[in-house]
This record gives sequence, structure tokens and C-alpha cells, in this order.
Amino acid sequence: MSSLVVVGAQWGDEGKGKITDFLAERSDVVVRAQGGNNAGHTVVVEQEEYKLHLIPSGILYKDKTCIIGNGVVVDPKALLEEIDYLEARGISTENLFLSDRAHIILPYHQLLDALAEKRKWEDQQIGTTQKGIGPAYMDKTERSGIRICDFMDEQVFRKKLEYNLKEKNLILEKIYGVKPFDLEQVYIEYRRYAKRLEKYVTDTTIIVYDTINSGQKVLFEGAQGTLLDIDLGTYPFVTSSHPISGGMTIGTGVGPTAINKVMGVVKAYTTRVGKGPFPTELKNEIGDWIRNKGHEFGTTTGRARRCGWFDAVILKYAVRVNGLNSIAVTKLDTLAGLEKVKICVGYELNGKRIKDFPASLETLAKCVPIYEELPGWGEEIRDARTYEELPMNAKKYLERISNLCDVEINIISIGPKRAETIVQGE
Ligand code: 2SA
Ligand code: MG
Repeated sequence: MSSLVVVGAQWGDEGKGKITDFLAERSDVVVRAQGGNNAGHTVVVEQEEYKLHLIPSGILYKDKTCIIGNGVVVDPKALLEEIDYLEARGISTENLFLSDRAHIILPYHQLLDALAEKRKWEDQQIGTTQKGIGPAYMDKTERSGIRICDFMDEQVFRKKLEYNLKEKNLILEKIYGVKPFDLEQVYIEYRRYAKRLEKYVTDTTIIVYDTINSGQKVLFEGAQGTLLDIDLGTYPFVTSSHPISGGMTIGTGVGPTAINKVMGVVKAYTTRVGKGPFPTELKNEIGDWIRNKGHEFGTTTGRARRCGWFDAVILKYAVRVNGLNSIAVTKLDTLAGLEKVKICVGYELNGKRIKDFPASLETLAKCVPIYEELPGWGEEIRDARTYEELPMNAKKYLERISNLCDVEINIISIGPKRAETIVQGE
């Protein structure tokens, strides 16, 4: 297997960081294709916890090449902070490469992200991470964005920044009534960042292509999740990129034939941060219990995540739109101790049963989950190392999910550590 895509199959925070870290060991190159420092991947290596936002999880291994692909939006300041954070902890960034085609996030993107959100009517507020992701992708599609290759060139950067600031300052002053940015100040600060980042910059599409052609292994590391996809997610409560498997080829510059296998990561229950309908949400003590036991707080913003039962309608949808070959089920250990566990097997809409995930959010908001109740397992499971060692009821729960969604379970994660992982099949 020379290339594997790992994507989130729910609303993000499925535990992709832990799974990609685990899979990175068997890969040569790990590449990020979309999103930016809105992502938050927590990885635990020998009692040490690392929080990564932009840099692929493979960086925690000495010999892996790590790539920030062309589809990523890069906040230069945040990237340098992450590099410094890793280097200070003894992790080398020598094998890190940054695509010359990736777009950069500038301070006005962040400010506009926050201001636009405040200006929206309450029911339209997205609950973004306020990292400037949406506004940076807007500039990219509007064709005024600044790419890393432009950023590296003093003159091109200055010209593009000057033009952009002229436009953005007008918006900031006239629409939002806030202080404009000073060209000189931004230019000087960001030139400093550009100089420091220069050594990482290259045409990363060539590295990915050559790695695959030479029979080595590439791991495509997804950020966010299927339901946050700009096209196939719960629009408009989505991020501005393509976290689904299709986004991996665009965001790294290789064709779909380069991908051999697609793995989805799902949590054993459902969570989401940010706004929008969430059919199986538990606004009760069980939801609070799951949040506390599972430490369900955002890695990037610290926000409390909304928690609910496992939703098979969502996973079936994710299997279809990503072409999932298998799944990794994470945080199964969190559910240990519940007397009963529930799986949503369909929705009831105006008295009728529907099995497919709807496009309209008004429809989704009216969907009432149809549950199947299964007996829980009282015992903690973090010490299990094989599938057989799991409690009978935990196995039944997993088998039901696999059958309902017609997808094979390849990995089961029962704790944050690398060792707390059960692998089935190849
Ligand atoms: P944005 O900032 O424009 O991408 O926000 C748009 C929506 O996408 C959601 N989103 C996320 N959802 C879950 N996890 C994400 N990453 C961080 C984490 C989040 C955090 O891993 O914990 O720390 O809060 C992530 N990034 C974006 C966001 O909530 C909006 O609904
Ligand atoms: Mg996360």
C-alpha cells in the first residue's frame, strides 16, 4: 500500500492526530492538504503531549518527511510559533517542507473573520475558530490571495500586500469602523517571517509525486471532518476547505490514481464545536458526562464540544462521499461505564423514516433520531491489546456500527497513547 488518506468522518476532532501519528510510523511522507491552524491535533508520545495545528503529526518521528501542501492556508506567524514550540521540545523540523503554492493568512484575515462573525445575525453565526481561515480562502478564490512563492519575493509581496491592504482597509474603515492596517508595519513584520520560513519552501507536489512513484508510502493527513466540507458538509456551518478525501488530491497536487486506500476516523460517539443542527446531541447529564470523561474541549480554542450518541446516518454518508475502505474508531474507552449505549440508525422526518443525510439544514434540524439501544460495558478497557480482550458488549457495539454502515473497522483506539491501539487486518 503506497498511499493512504486519513479523513475525519464526522464534524472534526475524531482523533485524527492520534491515528495519523500511529500510521505515520509505517509511512515515509506525511502531508497536510487543507485547512490551516484551525485544526488541533493532540498526540501523546511517551507521556508527552503535543498539540499540533499546522505541521503534520509525522514530525514527531525523526525520519519522516512532513509537508504542508498547496491546499493549506498558512499563517506564517502561527507556523513559526509551532516550529519554535517543537524545536524547544527537542523535535527537529529539518524534514519539514512548505508548498510554494500555499496561500498565506495575514492579520486582516483574522480581524475580518472575527468582525464578520459579529456582524452576522445570531442564527447565521458559524462559530469559527477566528484564525482567518474563511477570509484567506475567500481571497484565494477571488484571486487576490498571496501565495508562499509571492511572499518569498520581496517586491511581489509588497505590491500584493499594498493592493490588498487598500481594499481591506476600505472595508475595515467603511463597513466596520475600525482602525486600518499600516502597510509599512505589516510589511516589515511579515518580511521577517518570510526570511525565517524561506528554508522550508519548495515545490512539494514533486516530493509527493516522486515518493509515490518510487514505491514509498505517503500518508495524507486530513484536518476537520466530512461534515465540515464546504461542498458536502452542513453548509454554511462548515469550514472553507475540502476535508473529504477528494480534497487530498487537489491540496497536494497529485491525481486521484495516486491514492490506494481511504480510511475514515470516527469517534465512538459524536461531537461538534461551532453552531448548526446536530440530531443526536445530548443536552443532558449524559452529554456532560461524555464531555468530562472524554475531555471534549477544543484543542485550538478551548471551546466545550457539544456531545451526542453515535450517528450511523452520518457515518454511512461519510463512507459514501469519501469512498472509505475502512474506519478507525476512537475513544471507545470514554463510553465505558455507561449502562446503555445508543446508536442512531435513521431519522424520522414528518412521520416518515429517512436513511440518507439531508442537504437542507432546515430539514436536518427537524430530523428526530431513531435509536437502537445496546447494553453498555462497565469495565474500563484501556489495557486491552487485542480485539478479543475487549468486553463482549463493546465488541457488539463495534460490530453493529460496522454492519450498519457497511464498512470494516481497521483500528480501535482505547486511549491517547500509541500503545492504546488495537489493529485488525492489515
Ligand atoms: P473555521 O475557523 O472557519 O474553520 O470554522 C468553521 C467551522 O469549522 C469548525 N472547525 C472545527 N471543528 C472542530 N475542530 C476543529 N479544530 C479545533 C480542534 C477546534 C477548536 O481540533 O479542536 O479548538 O475549537 C475545527 N476547525 C474548524 C468550526 O467550529 C466552525 O464550525
Ligand atoms: Mg481537533
